Amino acid sequence: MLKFKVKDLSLAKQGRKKIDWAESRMPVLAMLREKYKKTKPFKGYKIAGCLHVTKETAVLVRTFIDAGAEVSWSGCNPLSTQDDVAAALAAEGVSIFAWNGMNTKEFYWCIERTLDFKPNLTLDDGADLIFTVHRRFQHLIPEIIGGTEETTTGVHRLRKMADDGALKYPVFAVNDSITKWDFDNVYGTGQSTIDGILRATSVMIPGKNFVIAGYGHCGSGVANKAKGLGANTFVTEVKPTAALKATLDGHSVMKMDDAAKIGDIFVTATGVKDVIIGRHFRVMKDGAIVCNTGHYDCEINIMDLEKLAKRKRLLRPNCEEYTLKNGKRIFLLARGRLVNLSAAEGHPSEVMDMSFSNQFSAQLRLVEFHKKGKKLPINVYTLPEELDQHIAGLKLKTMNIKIDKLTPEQIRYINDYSEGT
Ligand code: ARJ
Repeated sequence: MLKFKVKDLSLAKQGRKKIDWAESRMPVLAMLREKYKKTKPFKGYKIAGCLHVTKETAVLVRTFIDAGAEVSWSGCNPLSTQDDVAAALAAEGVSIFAWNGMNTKEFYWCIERTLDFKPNLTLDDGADLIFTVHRRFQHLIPEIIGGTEETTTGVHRLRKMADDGALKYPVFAVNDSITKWDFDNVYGTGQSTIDGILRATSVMIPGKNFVIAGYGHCGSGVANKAKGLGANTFVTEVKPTAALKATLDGHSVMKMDDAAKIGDIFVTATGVKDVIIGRHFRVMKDGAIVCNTGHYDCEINIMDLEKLAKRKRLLRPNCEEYTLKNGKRIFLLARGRLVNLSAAEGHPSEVMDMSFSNQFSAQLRLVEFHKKGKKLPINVYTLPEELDQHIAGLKLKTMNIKIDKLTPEQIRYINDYSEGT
């Protein structure tokens, strides 16, 4: 059985330093690690993971291993793997199959290798691993006790699978925890998307017409960070409530057909395909910068851009210049893949600390259930809110922030509906 495949093992030393840095910024996960390295609750359990290979993910992997798990890992996006981190994990003896710049065939080959050890737990970001299991490795399903899913797009896919009766084992939607979506999706995406745009272009943000497609948790995070940096922000939406919220948050809301003409920088954050297509490229200003921060690379129709272009060249890392037949230039970042993870390092460690504490807790919950001999009915579950309050409480503690506590009298007041004016 192949143990690992990474780009270059000699990058391990540099990767280790990166992971050490992330570790020093992830105190909540460190507490979980400290607690469970003694009791090793994952002993005898095998986790196959498919999630961006970053320094933060490496800290999560180390936490699982210290808690007794056997782990095999692949990346969940062809352009997001940090090769030095992958090398460091491989050098530590972790089974890992990931390198930056892989093609689609290699992507699935890596996922398949993580199934060689016949896992009994799956961990996804985007649901490609669990989908592969359901489609082509059904024989593994009887041994799998459950899975977890990191992101909005993956949860959406899994809920559709559950509705269709196609889901064959229970899953925790980690994304739906407050300490995930209300922080990672908002502040994480907000900062790391800007980070990716800056590393790929180094343009000035103030004064730019900044168009954000989608005003969900991720889109609103990006829009509000861009606004804070002095950009003129424009939002496109399909959902009336989200469009209204964007308006009241101070952004100009319009159709993409109108925004396409005035934007200097475009970011898609919708989870939907074909948000920016040929007719939009055709009317864009010379020099427009276009990128995506949604999970899949289908939001910007690159085929349309290719058809309109007479020339393209890589001008800077992650910044491709397309010269259209009409003479205008459009700059596509990170080939339309997640700009924050391809051109930058993903969300900051501090916010991933909470997301991954949820991941760890969700996997642990599946194991604890299994140990009790119980069978969780097949469904997509949300973690309990008490866990959110617990994780948020720990995070505050590590930040040395103290908050008030309800008095018994206040608790009585809250629970008493008879008191009014
Ligand atoms: C690992 C990351 C990082 C990072 O939690 C985020 C999410 O929902 C993803 C959608 O694919 C990306 C994931 N994410 C963001 N930043 N995963 N390490 N540094």
